Amino acid sequence: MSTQNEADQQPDSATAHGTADPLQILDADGTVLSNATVPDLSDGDLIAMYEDIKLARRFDQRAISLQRQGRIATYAPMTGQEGAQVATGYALAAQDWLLPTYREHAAKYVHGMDLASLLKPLCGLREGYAIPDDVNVMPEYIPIATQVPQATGMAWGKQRQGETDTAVLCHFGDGATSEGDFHEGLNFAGVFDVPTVFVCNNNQWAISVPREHQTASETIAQKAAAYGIEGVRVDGLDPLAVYAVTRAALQKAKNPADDERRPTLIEAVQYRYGAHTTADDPSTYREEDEAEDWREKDPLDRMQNFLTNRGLLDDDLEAEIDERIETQLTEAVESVEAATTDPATMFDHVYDVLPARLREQRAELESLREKYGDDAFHEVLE
Ligand SMILES: Cc1ncc(C[n+]2csc(CCOP(=O)(O)OP(=O)(O)O)c2C)c(N)n1
Repeated sequence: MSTQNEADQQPDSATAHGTADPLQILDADGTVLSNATVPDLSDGDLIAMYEDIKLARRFDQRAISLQRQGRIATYAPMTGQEGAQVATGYALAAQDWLLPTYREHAAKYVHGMDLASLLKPLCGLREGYAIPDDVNVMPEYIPIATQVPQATGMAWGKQRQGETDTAVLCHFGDGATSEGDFHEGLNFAGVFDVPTVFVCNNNQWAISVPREHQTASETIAQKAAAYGIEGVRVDGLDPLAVYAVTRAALQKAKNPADDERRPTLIEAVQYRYGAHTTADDPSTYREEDEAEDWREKDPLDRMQNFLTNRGLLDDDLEAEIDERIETQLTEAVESVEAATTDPATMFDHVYDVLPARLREQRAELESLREKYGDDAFHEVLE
């Protein structure tokens, strides 16, 4: 099967102003739109992208279940947002940096982190909060929008060090655009013209605050104009469209034309189907059926139909993919649950000199461990 271009319209040309309708390549049922161009990805890459979106959805279900059983901590689900996450990950080159939020599990995976590593911070394992040795991913950012000026700073640093083939991509939500950090980061990205791609996953809600209470702007992408950079709106539930605009933005970041500036603000319009986190209850602030309209444009279903229509996917391959995903997930959960750690390390690396209150707590922990042994911790958890 071919992935030949099907029409002459380039995805970035339709969206230069940030107020246009979100760019789409696939319509809601996964058919390629008549004026759209399928990105230049091999058949193998297209199938792999579908598999990663499916894996992300199953990871989400599994993580929610683990949290309900008390086996991992509070979890931020991504269902509905997997297509955008996977697609931005596919657009990155290995040397590019990813600065993720607490919801970007799939983007981190696609950029090279293994599944068990995604679960490590949720299991309280200290190394889960470290920058991996071999993958350019920063630890997840919990404070909203902190990563935006940091992305600008990192990109500026790379530029000054002569690393012209490296770009920095950061994700954030619509809520982050109300923070000063968002504006400061975009402002200096424009002023210093640094290779940054800012991806706003506009999932319509910041916990219980709807998008229309976040900003009076018609779109989030149009905010880019104030900083002299390009703003692009894309259908965040259309993985091919998100891939195309992110890829173009990364290429421009590294190699702009004479009249172009390097940074881009991408607004990926999407929806968070589920709760903000496992500690949240959206039924208290959202209409029950609000998600239904969005589900009609579901990224997984769209990719499935797209691949089936092209003759690239059938029941046998689907079963193979499902089996592979279940095996991977089971192995990841088993490996992270088999990991051991010294609970006393929670007192390390925070203070140079531990305050008296924490010294007392550390001593209490030591005496409890001596008295009952470490197995007692597991019995309490079980
Ligand atoms: C600086 C800061 N203020 C408040 C919070 C509490 N908080 C956690 S998540 C959240 C909403 C974020 O919404 P959004 O940026 O749209 O991202 P989403 O969770 O929807 O992906 C808030 C206010 C925080 N983590 N950091």
